[in-house]
Amino acid sequence: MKMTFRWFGQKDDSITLNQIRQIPAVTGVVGALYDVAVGEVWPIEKIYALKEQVNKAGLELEVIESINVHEDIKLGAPTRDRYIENYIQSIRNVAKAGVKVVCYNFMPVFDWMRNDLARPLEDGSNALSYEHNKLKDLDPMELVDSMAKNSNGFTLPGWEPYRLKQLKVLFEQYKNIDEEKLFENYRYFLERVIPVCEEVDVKMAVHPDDPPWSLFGLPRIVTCKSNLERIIKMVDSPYNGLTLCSGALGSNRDNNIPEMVRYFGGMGRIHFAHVRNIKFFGEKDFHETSHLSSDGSLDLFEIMKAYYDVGFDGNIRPDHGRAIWGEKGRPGYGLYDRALGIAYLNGLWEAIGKMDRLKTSTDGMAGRNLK
Ligand code: CS2
Ligand code: MN
Repeated sequence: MKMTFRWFGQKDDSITLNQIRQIPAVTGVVGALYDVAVGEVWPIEKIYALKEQVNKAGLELEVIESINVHEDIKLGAPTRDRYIENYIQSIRNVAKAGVKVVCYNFMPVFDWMRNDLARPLEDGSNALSYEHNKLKDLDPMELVDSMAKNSNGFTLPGWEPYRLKQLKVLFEQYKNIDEEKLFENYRYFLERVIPVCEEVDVKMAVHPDDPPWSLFGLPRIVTCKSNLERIIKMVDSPYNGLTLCSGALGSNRDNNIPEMVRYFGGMGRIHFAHVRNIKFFGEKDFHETSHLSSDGSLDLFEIMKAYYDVGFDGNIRPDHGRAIWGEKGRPGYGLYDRALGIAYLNGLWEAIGKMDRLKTSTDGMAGRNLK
């Protein structure tokens, strides 16, 4: 496995590449061009500039998160072909710079949703949290305002102002799009993009919807095992794969994450692993926690064991962390708790690997004794 850390670039991150370089086992940065409007081609010079910066710090840039998909593609609007062409050109351009994986999502209008970006936890830290009943009755505009006000001055990934400008119009347009229509538009997109990915050796890795259910009447389909399977089979190529985000999928209690890792990882269709924990405090209510299994509702040992057992050798990153030790960073994306998360994931990985090798050698010895 290759340990990575998400970085928002020199202009918009409180964390430096040198700090990232000092986190044990981190070899790469997960990056993006944040100043290119959604739907436009990612200019090759800008990608090279980012790559050079990252490489100079002794890190790799193999994963992009995200090249966002224009709403017209999700809506199946007549203008979609132009945006798909641009998307394909962006893929060709990142491929030239050595990028191997592109993470993206197919969520209508909004990306991830939380109603509190700084819920106080018992230990005095703060974490992102989601309360279904509070959120579902909110006017989406209020949600947008509160996300902007509480983000410590940073732009939140997925909540970039451009995509929220046309909120009312978008809601109107999505009135005619149900889940089946969204699947159809998704297939149209994949059928055109995946052959190019095969040609230039870039793997597509869709990020699940977070939370994985419909909100404000908008359809959401990247939500559960059967839908994930349907998506990867729509264009059945190894280049059409997943970002398996334990926290996003795990917020639906019916999703069994270790089992999904074994299933999709066993098929070689997990191209990027997001590993984090959440804690339920209601049927559909949860807050984020440290990565430690006993702090949350997900068993990170079982998840990492599943990755180990399927021989996962792709890119992995800790996902959101709490705000701890007085850090005033981008909510969910501070340095300290994500670095602690990495240390923990490293520990699990080393222990699982060594236990396994020990077992293999003692089994071997027992076998010899028998003979
Ligand atoms: C989120 C998302 O859970 C996550 O990783 O921060 O914003 C994610 O980056 C996108 O949905 C991927 O396209
Ligand atoms: Mn994630």
